[in-house]
Amino acid sequence: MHSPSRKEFVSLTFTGSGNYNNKQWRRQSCWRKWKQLSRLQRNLILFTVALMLVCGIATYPTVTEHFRGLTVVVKEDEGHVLKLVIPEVLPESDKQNQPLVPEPPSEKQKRPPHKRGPPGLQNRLQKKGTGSDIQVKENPIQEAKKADKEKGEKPLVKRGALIEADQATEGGTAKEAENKVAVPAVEQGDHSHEPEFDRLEAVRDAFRHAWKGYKEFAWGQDELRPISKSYGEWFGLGLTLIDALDTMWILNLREEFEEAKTWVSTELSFNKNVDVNLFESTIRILGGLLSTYHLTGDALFLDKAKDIGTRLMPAFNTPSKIPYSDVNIGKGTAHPPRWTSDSTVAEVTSIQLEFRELSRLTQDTRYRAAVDKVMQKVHKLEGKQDGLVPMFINTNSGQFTHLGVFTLGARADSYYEYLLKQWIQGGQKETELLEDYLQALEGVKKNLLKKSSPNSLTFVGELSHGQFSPKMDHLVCFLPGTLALGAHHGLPADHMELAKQLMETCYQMYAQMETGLSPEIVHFNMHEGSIRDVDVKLADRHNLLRPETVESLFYLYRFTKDRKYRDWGWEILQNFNKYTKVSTGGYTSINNVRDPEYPSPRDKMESFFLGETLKYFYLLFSDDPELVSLDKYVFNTEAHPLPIWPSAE
Ligand code: DMJ
Repeated sequence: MHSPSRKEFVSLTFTGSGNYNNKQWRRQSCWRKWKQLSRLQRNLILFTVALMLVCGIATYPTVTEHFRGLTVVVKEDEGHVLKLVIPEVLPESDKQNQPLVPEPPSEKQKRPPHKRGPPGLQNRLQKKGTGSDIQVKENPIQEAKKADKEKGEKPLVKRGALIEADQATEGGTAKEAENKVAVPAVEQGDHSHEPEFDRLEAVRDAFRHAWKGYKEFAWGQDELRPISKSYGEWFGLGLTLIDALDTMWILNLREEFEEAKTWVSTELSFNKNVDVNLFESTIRILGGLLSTYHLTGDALFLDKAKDIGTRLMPAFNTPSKIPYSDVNIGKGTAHPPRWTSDSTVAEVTSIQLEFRELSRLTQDTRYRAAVDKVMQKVHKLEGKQDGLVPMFINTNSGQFTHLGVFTLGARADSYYEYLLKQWIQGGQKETELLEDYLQALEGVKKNLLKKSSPNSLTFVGELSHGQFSPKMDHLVCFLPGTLALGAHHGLPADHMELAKQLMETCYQMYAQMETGLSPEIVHFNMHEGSIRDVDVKLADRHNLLRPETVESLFYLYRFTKDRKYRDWGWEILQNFNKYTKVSTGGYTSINNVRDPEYPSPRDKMESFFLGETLKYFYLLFSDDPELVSLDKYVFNTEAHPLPIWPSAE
């Protein structure tokens, strides 16, 4: 126990004495204590103090930088005012979608081992401490939905691999390749509540990045090969540049548009001895030029459209009037592929919007007459099943061939799309087109529509001689958008319901992959007790930067205003940036959407990435329904908007 006198002494000494005396006392007392210490103790204290001083000096600039980083200069009434701001969570490189810094090896070792199943989901479960792989696989969608509901959580934290241009595309082992892949130093968070402005800017950034590569390594050529920093030729007509014209206009990238326009006016010539594919050059070149003419009003594009349209016409000189697949636009000759006299059904029935519009603009009826004849013939043909068409048609006989195989994927897809869109383009008067469309949809429901297991995803499979196959191409993902468009134009409301179900399925084709990017083809599981809905065969694991899912998300958002469609699109855009962006410019198709460590670049940027995919992303995130109004325009199958004809025509 302390004695009362001691207490008083302390009290008197400290409170009763003046400042000076108090300090002096403390100085004396300290000195006394210092003297009482051993030499070793004194040295230790001196060393510690010196060490602290050195550390303080060394960290001073970092600390001041940090605090400088917390402030921005804002202009207020012409005066500069310092304002404290909280820095954003993401690093600058993420925000701008710029190439990220390679991850140091030590960080790499810290990462959890690679797991199969939706990566976002894995992270959620790991956070919750229930990270069992089996649980993830058992019910990924329900788990994902549950996790999405949890407030404040940051789901979908995924890994990524920005591709370096000098990375080998073939020949190297996965190990070698892994060493060359730059892995981002940071994981991305959920941006789902960022303002739309940022998302629109992200699309413009993506376009600029793609354009940079094209401009530097492939200017005026058909396609960029971003890894080898070179180009590929298909028709030798500047395919990417033409496909991208109206995208630049819509994204308001005027500088880029002007330099491309100069190329069109000074360099583009169709007077070339080259074989082109009728369908591809119609939807990409003719469609691109026509829509750019409509958006800009510049007659240059109409002149060019008329030139290419006229040069493609020899394709229709066949015994049946069903066009050949290939035309030599310099010589004016046409022919089928070497191995067959068949054409693809989707190809001959998905050139109508463009040729019909060319006739309307030029008052030359020959273009429209040629393509209308094809539709009239196909309308009457034998060999359909409940409105579904086979994939091939013979240019001599005019009959379907390879009967009994039905798909909404490759070789048949846009037949269905153009039935509806021609009906819309022509002011909803051509009832045969509508009848064929409605009948075909009934055929889809009856023959191709099934549910997957375990999550009951609605999907569109294929039929081969009465045998159902649960195979679905990514190409089929145009269907939700087309169904929604039909419902918007007055077709039955259950089309919209089906559109929503299929939209979810197409999104899951992305979300259930390790990279968050869809493969080219999936197979759905239908037997009870399946662990996951989607299986992917080894040969089907590639992603070509295709647009169909983003396209449908755009339609679904426009008509429902349900924000989840935008959030899904945002996720997909980020994954394109993560796994397909090439540091030196451009984006590349990849071979393996199931391997986030090494997605294996294919070294090709398809023209539709600029023509379609990025355009639909932009329209999805835009709040302006008049930016290509769906009451005034109909998009061709390459995302080139063409006007809906005024009702008098
Ligand atoms: C595009 O050229 C068109 O969308 C076409 O209808 C289908 N294939 C590609 C995109 O995937």
